[in-house]
Amino acid sequence: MSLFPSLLFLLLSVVTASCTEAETWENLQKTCPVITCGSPGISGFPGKDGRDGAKGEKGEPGQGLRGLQGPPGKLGPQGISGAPGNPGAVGPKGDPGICLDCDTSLAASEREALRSELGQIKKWLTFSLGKQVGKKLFLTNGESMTFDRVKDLCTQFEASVATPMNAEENQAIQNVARKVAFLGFTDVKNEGQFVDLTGRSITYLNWNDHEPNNSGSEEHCVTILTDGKWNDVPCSSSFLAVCEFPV
Ligand SMILES: *[C@@H]1O[C@H](CO)[C@@H](O)[C@H](O)[C@H]1NC(C)=O
Ligand SMILES: [Ca+2]
Ligand SMILES: [Ca+2]
Repeated sequence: MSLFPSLLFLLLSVVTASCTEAETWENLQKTCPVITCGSPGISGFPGKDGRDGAKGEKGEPGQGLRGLQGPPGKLGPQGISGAPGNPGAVGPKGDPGICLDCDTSLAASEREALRSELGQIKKWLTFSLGKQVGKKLFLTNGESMTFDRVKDLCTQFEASVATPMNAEENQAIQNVARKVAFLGFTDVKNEGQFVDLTGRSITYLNWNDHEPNNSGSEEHCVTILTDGKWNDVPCSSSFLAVCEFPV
């Protein structure tokens, strides 16, 4: 295809050449009429290429249609990490979470709350019903019964029969009882040898005058009178139940 323009150029060159030679032809016809009648000869071979022309000016940029965008290139190598950014603003406070390991601390606070409440209840009881001396709280249910039943009642409430170990405790029991009450002493095992319910001999004594007299040879239990003095009595008799609770 590209041969076509160069061929055309060649043809034009030939025409131009023949025109320039036209004069020569006429001159020849005048000078040499004999030759003019002959038919024109066959064109000769094209001449040698001319010298290269001067370089032309740069042409305008073409206006061809823009091609379709090609597929994206390959991923480049990873760049160097940038410097750390500024710290962000403080976020809003979150919801309280569930702490599985907080049972012990919760239990501790609950224990403290319970201890506080129990302490308060003890004060009410002590004020209205009983009397606390040292680590003993003396309480009565107001009922009179035999010594065995008093023992059972106190045991049922994880307490023991009121057993004064000193004058102060004796005074406390007297104040709680306000009537004749059993004490936690007997001489059931050895007549005349009074011991507490654990078997220990008693050191603090507060017998009434002429007591203990073991009247009728059947007085093996002990009561506290309204004035605080002691008297031995039959265990089968009924007197007020007073228990002592460990505090
Ligand atoms: C012995 O004590 C009892 C009270 O337990 C009393 O009633 C009785 O009169 C006393 N007996 C004597 C002889 O003092
Ligand atoms: Ca006795
Ligand atoms: Ca007696």
